[in-house]
Amino acid sequence: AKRPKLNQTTWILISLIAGALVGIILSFFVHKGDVVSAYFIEGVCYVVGQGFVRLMQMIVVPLVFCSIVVGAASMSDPKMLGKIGGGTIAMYLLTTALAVLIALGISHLTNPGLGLDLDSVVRVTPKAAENQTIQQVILNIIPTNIFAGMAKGSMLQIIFFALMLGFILGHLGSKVGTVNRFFTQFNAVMMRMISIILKVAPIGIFFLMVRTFTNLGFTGVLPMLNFILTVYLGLAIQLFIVYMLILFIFTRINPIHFLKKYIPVMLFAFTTSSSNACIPLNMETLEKRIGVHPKVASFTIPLGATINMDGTAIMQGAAVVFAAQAFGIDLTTAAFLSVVVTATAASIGTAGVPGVGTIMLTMVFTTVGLPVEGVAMIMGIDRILDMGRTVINVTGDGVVTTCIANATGLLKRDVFKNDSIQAVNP
Ligand code: DAS
Repeated sequence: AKRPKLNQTTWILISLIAGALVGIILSFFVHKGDVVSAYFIEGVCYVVGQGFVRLMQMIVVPLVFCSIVVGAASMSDPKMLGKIGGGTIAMYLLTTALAVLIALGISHLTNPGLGLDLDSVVRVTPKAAENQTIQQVILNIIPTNIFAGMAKGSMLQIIFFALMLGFILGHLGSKVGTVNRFFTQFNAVMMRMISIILKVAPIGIFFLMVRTFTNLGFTGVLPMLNFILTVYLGLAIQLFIVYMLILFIFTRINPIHFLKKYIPVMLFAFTTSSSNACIPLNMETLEKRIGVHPKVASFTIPLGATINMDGTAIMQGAAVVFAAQAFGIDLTTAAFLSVVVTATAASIGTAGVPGVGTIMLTMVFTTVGLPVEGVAMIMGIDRILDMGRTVINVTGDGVVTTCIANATGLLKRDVFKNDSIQAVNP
């Protein structure tokens, strides 16, 4: 009998674990000053790992632009778009605010910042976040030059223009049939390009993990262990309780079954620490394995990767309590409430790329008057936290998208029921 073909999830899992193990082993050699392994890590692993992430990032802008144009063009009544958009943004904001509250609550149980010997903590200089006013964030959605917006990868500007363009194409119908067909066909090409790139995912992920795990810097971990565990506890509650409850309440979908089909996206988020890089795989998994209609996922997933970062909000909530305790500062309830608002607002303004959540933390800390040194302490272990929180960021997008698709009758249940969890690219 033919050896059963390992499906994509298994390959990604194997490459993730193998990469982590090799990385940990090599970190001892590098620590001893072994030159060969240092060259292997900073040479081969860096190029192959980052090269793979860049391949996935390369298709994000054309894929998001095309799939939103095609999606909006096929959405005949504007009310439907309003329903999808309004419902999605409302659920994104609610789940993020809830995430911060969970993080604040747990942190008051685990007290991550108590009894900390501040001198033993690894410090790196924090990068300052550019503070955008609410007006700027809102105005920044409208592109002054869409080609500049695409070049910069400003997701909200691309979404705004693609929605308008798609809408008008749909409205003009057969008068612009050629243009419509162009976008539909180009979109199909983009989806094919994703599945071709995903064939090399295990290789890219292996080398990415080797380098990540050699650079984790375990020395700075011990004093921050309580904080790291607090964040991961918050992430686990958000994933296994909040998201699974929401999913079951709104769609009656079996959460375990959903997670089994969705795991490739979560592993991909863990290894890349970038929501943006996950957009193609997130959209394809939701469409092919969960049964979400493309015209929903093509809009809600890029939007979510930009404005919905529940994992980041959890890290920021826990970081506020950690820093307040570490520096012996008593924060009032009003201060904590302003953290909920600021952390939710911060998650809207940050793009889904590695490390942004901690850079935005300077904005949250200054809002509540916490010393920015607290951010410096967290920078040292940022990657360990980033991997976990990005998994929650993208899973939150996937769960809300599934609920919205179901609420608007755009969830094909037969796709989901198809039990064979086959590889995403057949
Ligand atoms: N890595 C970011 C993301 O892609 C999250 C963060 O840095 O907080 O979602």
